[in-house]
Amino acid sequence: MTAIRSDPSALLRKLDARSAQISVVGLGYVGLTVACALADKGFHVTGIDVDPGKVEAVSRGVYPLEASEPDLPAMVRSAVLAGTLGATQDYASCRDADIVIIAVQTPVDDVTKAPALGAFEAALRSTGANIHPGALVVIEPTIPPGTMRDVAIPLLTESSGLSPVDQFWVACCPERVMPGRLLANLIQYDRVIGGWTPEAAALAATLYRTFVTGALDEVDCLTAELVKTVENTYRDVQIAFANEVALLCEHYGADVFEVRDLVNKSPARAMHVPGAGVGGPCVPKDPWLLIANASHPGSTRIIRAARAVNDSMPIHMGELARTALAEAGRQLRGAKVLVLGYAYLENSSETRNSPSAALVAWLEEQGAEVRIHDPFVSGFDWDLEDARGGDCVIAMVAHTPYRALDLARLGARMRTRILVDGRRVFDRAAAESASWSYRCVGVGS
Ligand code: SAJ
Repeated sequence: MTAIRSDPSALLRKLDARSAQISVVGLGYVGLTVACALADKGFHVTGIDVDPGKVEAVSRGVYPLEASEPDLPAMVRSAVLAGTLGATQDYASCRDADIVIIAVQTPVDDVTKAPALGAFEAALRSTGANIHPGALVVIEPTIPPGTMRDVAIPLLTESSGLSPVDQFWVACCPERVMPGRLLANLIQYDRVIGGWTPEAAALAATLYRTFVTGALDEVDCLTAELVKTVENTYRDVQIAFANEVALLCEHYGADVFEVRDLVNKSPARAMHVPGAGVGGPCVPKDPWLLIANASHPGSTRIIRAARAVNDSMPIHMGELARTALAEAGRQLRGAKVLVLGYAYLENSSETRNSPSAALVAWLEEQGAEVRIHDPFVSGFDWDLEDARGGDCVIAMVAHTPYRALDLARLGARMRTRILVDGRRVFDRAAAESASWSYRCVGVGS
């Protein structure tokens, strides 16, 4: 019997009428944001997650995630009340779906840096086992180049028994979001729409055009996989270059921030900002996804070296502290160190891959007594007025409240006034006038 070719016009009509049934697999930072954006446009969206807590919270109209997102909690509440958003653990809900968006995490192993695609593969299998002919499957996570060809298409084909060319459609549309600006970025940013077939790209573009105001660039799946992993690897390498220049400026006795400002006055220069390290859910991870399927390591030397430089910066903060303590006649072992900032980014509560976590682990290995403060991270948001008897303060995150810190008051409560600044939060003159011994990343003494 010849295979029945699905007709995209039926789905296009449903998209146009906003009557398409949509399932979103994975109610995390990305999936829940997409689900809200689509429900807000009138689509009937069913979220699917393996975590019963998330399913229960969303079913009650409660935003289940930590990070502070300006408008998502209200959107979850109103969509659930309006009946345009629901949640379940059961993939059977995909059987009624015209579109299934897969938005599960694609982490890398902490030690080997190898992609850990187990959750992603399970989502593919369960989705394929439930979709009907004529459905569109959209893959949103950041994945190693070649994964659509070697993993997603085979698993979806095998589990559905359908052809991804003319019986259902598959697209790869990686998310460009930033914790704290999830919805705004999702709506405003340009977007790459990768299609396994041109029809799939056109269908996916029609879907995203219902809520994306940015440009939609239709390409093939491999290009889409590469664009997302490359754009974050680009940022990681650029930051690593800035960090290496910072280390050189410390050695030469210059100020990297002054150097950077003047370098960037030169046309076509955009030197990034050196600092205490690179954290977050995207930038430290995506380079490893980009090179995961590289055939020979020789073609990935710069990318690997950049990761090593950026991962060394939190430890460099610790070494600056060790040197300053030694000059004050103290050792790191037994010293009381206050780490300011545990989030990965200023004014954020997000702590994934935080450079501060690496610093704290290293300090404790060296025998220091560490206390962490962060006004945006629950558990670390204690009153800094209670900081007493410390020997060294290491500023790891440029949270706005830190810029207003009264260094004289804090200094009066310290045993030794040593300040190591990993994000140029403080002014050297102000620190020194409050009798602090001040060190800043990238600024030579
Ligand atoms: N960082 C530096 N120097 C810089 C820029 C950043 O040390 O010049 C550090 C930050 O302190 C942080 C880490 O790098 O620890 C990541 O910072 P980020 O500004 O890149 O923030 P992210 O991780 O939220 O980046 C996301 C990325 N977007 C996606 O993955 C879709 C990134 O590519 C975007 O440029 C960024 O959002 C954005 O500005 O939108």
